[in-house]
Amino acid sequence: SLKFLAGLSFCCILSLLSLQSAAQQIGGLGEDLISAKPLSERDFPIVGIDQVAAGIRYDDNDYKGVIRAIGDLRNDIDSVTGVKLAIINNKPSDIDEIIIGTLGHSKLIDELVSAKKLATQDLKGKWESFVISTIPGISNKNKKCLVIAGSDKRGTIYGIYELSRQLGVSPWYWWADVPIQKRTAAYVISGRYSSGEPKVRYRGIFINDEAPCFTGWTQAKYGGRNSKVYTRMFELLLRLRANYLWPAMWSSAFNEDDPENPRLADEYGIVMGTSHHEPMLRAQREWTIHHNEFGNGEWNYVSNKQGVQDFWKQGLERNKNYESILTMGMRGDGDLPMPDAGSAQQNFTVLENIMADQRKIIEGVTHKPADQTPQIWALYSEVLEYFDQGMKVPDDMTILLCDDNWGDVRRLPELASKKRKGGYGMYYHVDLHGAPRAYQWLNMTQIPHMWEQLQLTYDYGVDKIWILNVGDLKPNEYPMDFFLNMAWNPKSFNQNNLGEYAARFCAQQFGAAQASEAADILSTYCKFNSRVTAEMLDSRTYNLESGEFLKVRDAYLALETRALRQYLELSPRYKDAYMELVMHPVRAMANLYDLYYAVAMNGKLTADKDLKANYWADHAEYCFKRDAELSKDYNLNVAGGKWNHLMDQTHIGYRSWDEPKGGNSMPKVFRVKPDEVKPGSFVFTEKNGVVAMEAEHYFEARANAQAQWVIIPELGRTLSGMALLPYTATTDHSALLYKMKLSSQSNHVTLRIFFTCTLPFKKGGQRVSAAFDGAKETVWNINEDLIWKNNYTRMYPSGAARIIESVKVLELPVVNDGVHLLQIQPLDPGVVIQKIVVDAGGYEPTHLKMEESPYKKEKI
Ligand code: REL
Repeated sequence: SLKFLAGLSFCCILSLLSLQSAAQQIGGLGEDLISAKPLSERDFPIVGIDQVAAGIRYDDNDYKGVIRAIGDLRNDIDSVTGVKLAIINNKPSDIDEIIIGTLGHSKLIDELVSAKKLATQDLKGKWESFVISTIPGISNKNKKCLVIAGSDKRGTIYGIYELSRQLGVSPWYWWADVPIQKRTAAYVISGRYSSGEPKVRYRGIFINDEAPCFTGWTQAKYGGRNSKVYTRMFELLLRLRANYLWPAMWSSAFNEDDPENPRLADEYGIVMGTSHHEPMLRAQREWTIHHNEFGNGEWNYVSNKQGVQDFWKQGLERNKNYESILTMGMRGDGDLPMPDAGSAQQNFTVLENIMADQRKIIEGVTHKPADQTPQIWALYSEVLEYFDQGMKVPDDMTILLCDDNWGDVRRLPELASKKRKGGYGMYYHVDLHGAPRAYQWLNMTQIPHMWEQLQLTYDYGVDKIWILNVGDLKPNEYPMDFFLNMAWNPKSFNQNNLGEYAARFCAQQFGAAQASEAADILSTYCKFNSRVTAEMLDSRTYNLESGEFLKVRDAYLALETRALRQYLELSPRYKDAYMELVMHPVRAMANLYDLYYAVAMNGKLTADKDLKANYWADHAEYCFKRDAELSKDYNLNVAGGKWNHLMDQTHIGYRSWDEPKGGNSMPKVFRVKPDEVKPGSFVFTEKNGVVAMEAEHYFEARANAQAQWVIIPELGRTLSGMALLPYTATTDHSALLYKMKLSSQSNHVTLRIFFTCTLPFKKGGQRVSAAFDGAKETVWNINEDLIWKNNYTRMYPSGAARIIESVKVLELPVVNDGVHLLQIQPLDPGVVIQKIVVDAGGYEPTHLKMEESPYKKEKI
């Protein structure tokens, strides 16, 4: 390698250094391997600006999975540049060459090493590492070579996909319909780029809780969970530099549903496992189907030991040639505890015996010591108790720690604990079918929380396996992407670069120009959704009285507007990806907030016998219908219906942890009949030193026979205006009364009334009076000074403000219960009141004259 370095020009060494420092970036990889034009003589043209293309050379004896991925690279380069690179295996060539292969498995790579053209310090004996390096031409010194060399099969594959990704093929191109970037020419900047080893050895996902969505989709699109869908998944995993999969297991048996499934997993390079409660590579479903063929058919190690052992043995025989990690131990049938053997010690003994027998089966089938086959003991649910109580397992077995299904890790190894050969793993969730309430519809996870828990996990030495329950995979693309990036190199993330990660993710999917706005929307929706899951949200989650509910609902609607604005501005080719990753989750959840807010408003106004309850009932029904429309739109229209059924999950109307079996149900709403309407009777409570009241929320309205109080809806800055009409009638004996409970004990209080701007059309202006609890009235004129003489100082400014503000200090009689009655009387016609603030010291000069204080309607 020193020789190679010495042969480089100074500028090449600089670019090599810059590549290495770029390699420290989040996710662990540099982003600047590709240039549209040569920056130096040594840069390698995949397709040059002269449209001359390189050829691809590999050893036909390399891994099938590597050769398959090379096929993907050729197709990717074709999609990017419109040029399909020639394969030039076994023939001399006179063109620039991309040489791809696995150290120790590719003659070509091994020859480069012997000829000292490729250094191996970061490949030899390393796990899943790769190098991308530009070197001078082999047969023709005037030509150039680009080497992609892997330390092992997956190392090479990751290197291949790294080039694809840098050329502009998102790992999500198929799974999220991300358009492939177009380039007319592409150069690999000269230098030697090295990935390093992943920090976590096995990194993967679990497809779980897969009905109705994943199941419905695969059934409709592929006729089942067969290799047509799984090969898509294997490819995605490899493009994300993952290597491990627990397949769908609700009514699915990966190995039996399609015998090509396990064979192709191995060929692609995916290590297969089974979920935490399915031992020895056999799906629970297989037992359901075949149990009668094994002993007495009972899933019981005491009553049917031989039967259960035979079942396991058969599974292992079937999969013995494929790379796998075996789930060890045994739980009850399904995700249930084992029957209690009596004491903790007896439980340990039963489980220890089971594992010892399982290891004998492994040795019998593989003809190798048991510790040569990777195994896990998953401490899910009650199994953690066994571990906490001191049960030990063989040192080579990985202890798979778990979260609580909600992304909080339950137990970590002691910092000072002895190193185990099998080490520790973590099973983590972004989807759950369980207590206290399932969350399976949309992504409900925020990245900062995941990062906080996973950095903890890694720092406590959990680095053998990280596996993520992604539900149906599809609405969880974003947290899955983060999890797998973090698993590759947890140390490349910190609290300050999570926003940058979001922006990079969005740049990869929607292009650089859209990235920062999309990332902000994406991060905000994740934060909103992690406040409460869709399934737990209802009309009581947020506080309606304090204005909290309105605030969060409006914030969500505003986010929907931002997303929609971006969606409309996007070039059409990005729209499907944006809909899947941003627009749909935002619009669907915003709609759900709108629905439950409407239900809450309907409930409150129904109790108040207010006709506006009916508007909210209608609105709730509209939102409920819109919810179904949005799901249908995603299912049938996004990417031409490619994802049909992925939005089939029930998400409205949960009563327990489990989904309501009849599907989404419309929350109950009520309607008020006109003859039930009960005006007035509002009673306010002082909060933060004020009582702020919308004028229409009076306690009592008094009028004379010629006039009546009316609400002028929407008038003014906030809710409405109260006026005594007609203005031609007298105002005698008319008043509005406001009832409130004050905590302030003072003898005086400041009254602020906000009137609609009214000019002294009747010479002399309009007068009003006000008094608390029958005390002496204060009388004043609200607008006599709004005349031409004061046009610039008073008249025009009031007109422009559209309000008149009066501030009066009023006597406050002492009352024992703190409940006061404020009476406001118009003494001339033409007075319109918008808002009243009784200021016991807490008034803040806001443009909208403060949020309305809490109120209830007094039952008469
Ligand atoms: O989230 C989990 O890990 C469990 O709820 C599931 O793995 C569970 O076993 C379920 O699929 C049913 O078997």
